[in-house]
Order: sequence, then C-alpha cells, then structure tokens
Amino acid sequence: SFHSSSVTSKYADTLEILGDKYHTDEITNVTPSILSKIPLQVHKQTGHPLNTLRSIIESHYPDFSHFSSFNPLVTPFKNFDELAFPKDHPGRSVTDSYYIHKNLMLRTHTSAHEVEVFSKGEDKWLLTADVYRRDEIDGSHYPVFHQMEGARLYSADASGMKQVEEDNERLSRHLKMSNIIIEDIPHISPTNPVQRTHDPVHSELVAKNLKLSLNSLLLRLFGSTASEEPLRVRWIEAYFPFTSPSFEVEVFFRGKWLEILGCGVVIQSTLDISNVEGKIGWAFGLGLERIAMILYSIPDIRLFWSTDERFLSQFKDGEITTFKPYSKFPSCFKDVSFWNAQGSAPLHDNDFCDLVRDVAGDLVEDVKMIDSFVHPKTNRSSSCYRINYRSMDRSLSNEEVNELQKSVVTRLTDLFRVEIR
Ligand code: FA5
Ligand code: MG
Repeated sequence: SFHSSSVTSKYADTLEILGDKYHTDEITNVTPSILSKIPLQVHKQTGHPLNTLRSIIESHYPDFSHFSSFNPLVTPFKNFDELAFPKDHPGRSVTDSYYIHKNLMLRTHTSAHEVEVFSKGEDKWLLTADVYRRDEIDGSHYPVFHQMEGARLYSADASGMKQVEEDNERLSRHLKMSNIIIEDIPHISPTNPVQRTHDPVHSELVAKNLKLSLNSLLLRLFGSTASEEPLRVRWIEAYFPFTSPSFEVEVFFRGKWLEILGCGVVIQSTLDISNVEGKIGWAFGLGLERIAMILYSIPDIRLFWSTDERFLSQFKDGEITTFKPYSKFPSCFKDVSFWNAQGSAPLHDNDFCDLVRDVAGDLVEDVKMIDSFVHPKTNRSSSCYRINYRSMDRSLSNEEVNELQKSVVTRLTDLFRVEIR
C-alpha cells in the first residue's frame, strides 16, 4: 500500500530541491534528512576521500569521458524502464526507493544515466554521482551513497576489440607479485547466459575485457596496500535486468565478504533505445564508499558525512592514507516492540529504518529486527527492533538517547497506528 511509506506525517504541497520546486502526491516519501544530503556533493569536495578516490579511478581511465554533475532527480522510466526492469520489480516500490511524486524519484543507481550518455554517442565514459535507496542501517549501508558507472562499447563484430590473452598474462604476473588474490569464475554459464542476439564468442570477449579492466583497476587501487594478510577478492555470478552475463565483486574485509561492484555485458535493448547501432559493450557500477572504506580503513559508512575536523583533517587531496579512528564512544541500545495495526501487514523494515534515521540522523549506528511473530488466536503480528545509538564524535547522554527513543515511539504510533507492547 502506497501511503504506508510516508514517514513524515504531512508533506508540503511543494518541495524545493536544488532551487527548483516540485509538487508532492500520495506516494511522496523523501524525508528531510535525505533532502538535506542532496546539495552536499561530497564526491566533488577537495580533500574528501570520495573525491580523491573518484579522481584516482578517473586517472586510470584517461581516454574515457568523465561526468560528475548529473541531477539526482530522474523519472522512474529512466531509472528502471530504459534498463529493462520488469513492471513488477521490487526496486520500483515505495518501500525501496525515494519518490518526490509518482513521476519523479531520486536515482537508485548511476545506471539511470546509461541511455542519456550512450545517446550522446559516448563509447567510453565514467559517471560519478550520489544515489539514494531505502535500505537497512548498519556500518556498510547508508541511504545516500556514491556510485561510479563506467561503460565501454565496441564494434558488434568485436573487430578492434583487444584480444586480451597477452594483457591477461601480464596482469596475472603483476598480481602474483602483489598482495591480492583474485578468484575468478567462468565468463558465461547456464545460469549466467549470453544474450539471444549476441554471438557467444563476442559476448565472451566483452566479458573478458570487462574483467581485465576491473582487475587492473583493483590492482591499481589495492596493489600497494601494505599489510601482511593478502587481500582476497572474488568474482561471483549476479543478476541485473540490464546486463547478461552479470557479475559482482566482493572483497574480504573485517571478517566478511563486502560487495563493492556490479557489472556485465550491456543488455542490447538499452543500446537500441539509445539509438546505438552495431555495437556491443560492458558496464559497471562501483560502490565508492565501500571501496574507500577498504582503502582508507574507514570503519563506518556514516563517517563520509562527518564535518568533524578530527575526520576531515586526516585526508590530503589525492592521497590515500590510513584513517586513525579517534576514540570510539560508548553505544547505547534500545528495544521497541509493538503490535502491527489490526489486519495490516507488518511494518516494512525500510519504513522502520527510515523513521529512525529521520529522528536520529547519524546518531544511529545500526538497527536490527530481533523478533517477529503472529499471535495464533488474534492473527495480529508483532515486531521487535533493537536500535543501537552511538555518535561518531562524542558521548551521548542518557537523556539524549531517551529523547530520541521517545520520538521514535511517538512517530511509530502516529504514522503507522501500531500499538507499543
Ligand atoms: C547496481 O546498482 C547496478 N546499477 C550496478 C551495475 C552497473 C550493474 C552497470 C551492471 C552494469 P548494486 O545494487 O549491486 O548494483 O549496487 C552496486 C554497488 O553499490 C554495490 O556493490 C555496493 O558496493 C554499493 N551499494 C549498494 N547499496 C549500498 C548502500 N546502501 N550503501 C552503500 N553502498 C551500497
Ligand atoms: Mg548488488
């Protein structure tokens, strides 16, 4: 149901975003805390680690066009339809994406600009931007983050495409001397197929070029990381509506596999819509925060938004240095359990997280559902969440945390008609 996602009880009839006014409607669900991030553009701030990472990657692709100023407001058509998302894809729902109104949203990925850039006749390009998603809350997920899209088109007969064997051999010699171990998988498989309109030989060559390009970027980024433990990287099969075959890359970081990018052979319908004829190519989308967290040893994704000098002063433009955490402040968790409104589905995790984020901003570290059940007699569902509060910059007082928790509870009951247990 559409209205259930609105976490601000009442929207003004118009919202002003980047100097322009937009009308709202019954599906509007952007929160003030999200809107406040739009003008910040930290990926273009001199000295900010995301800006340094952007320019290092751009310098690795010197003959590509570089874009970084595209407007974050796009139509759902651009974000989804041009990329062959099915009509019922969950990403379109108000529980997953931020809408200004039915026909305007915050882009959920930089792929939203593929058709726009391909239509200009660009064959090799990078595009960096802020993207927005309603998502879980923890140390590696944030509702606003940055992606860099990269794409490369070749002639459809694959003539002029580099035969990559020699380059691959050279790269693997370099990798052997470095501190990185990369696990590969087949370029094509029954579960990761060639597109019907593609010659399998050409598609496989494109996939090989894609992997070569990204593996050499990974060597450039992580090759000089000085640590005794080797960095483990693995390619896995993935699924995207707009690529086939598709892949993701994960890096072993702080005891877990952390996904840093998605990529694949561009679906031909996207190139058709862009009026690109006789070409075949690859595209990737990098998660810049995730990569920067590994490179700079930044322990929590919230830090990218910090204006604290103890954070910002540690970075020099163009340099990758190891972040030294200033002391970790105590955390404080609070549980809230409630009965969902009679006869309605349990509150969506993302609705809960967005509400908490809007109340507590960056004072929330993570949110976990710790229990949920349905009462056998009344059929009413119950949920229990644990909210972990911690500031990156200072100690929180008990009163402050209690106030935050009180506001969470008030908003929950006001907006979602739940009954606190
Ligand atoms: C995409 O967004 C695709 N557009 C990537 C792509 C481009 C595929 C071109 C094929 C061709 P995905 O949802 O996996 O894919 O996100 C890409 C990366 O963004 C992830 O690997 C991760 O590094 C980062 N990411 C995703 N969600 C978050 C989040 N909430 N916070 C921080 N980083 C995130
Ligand atoms: Mg993914």
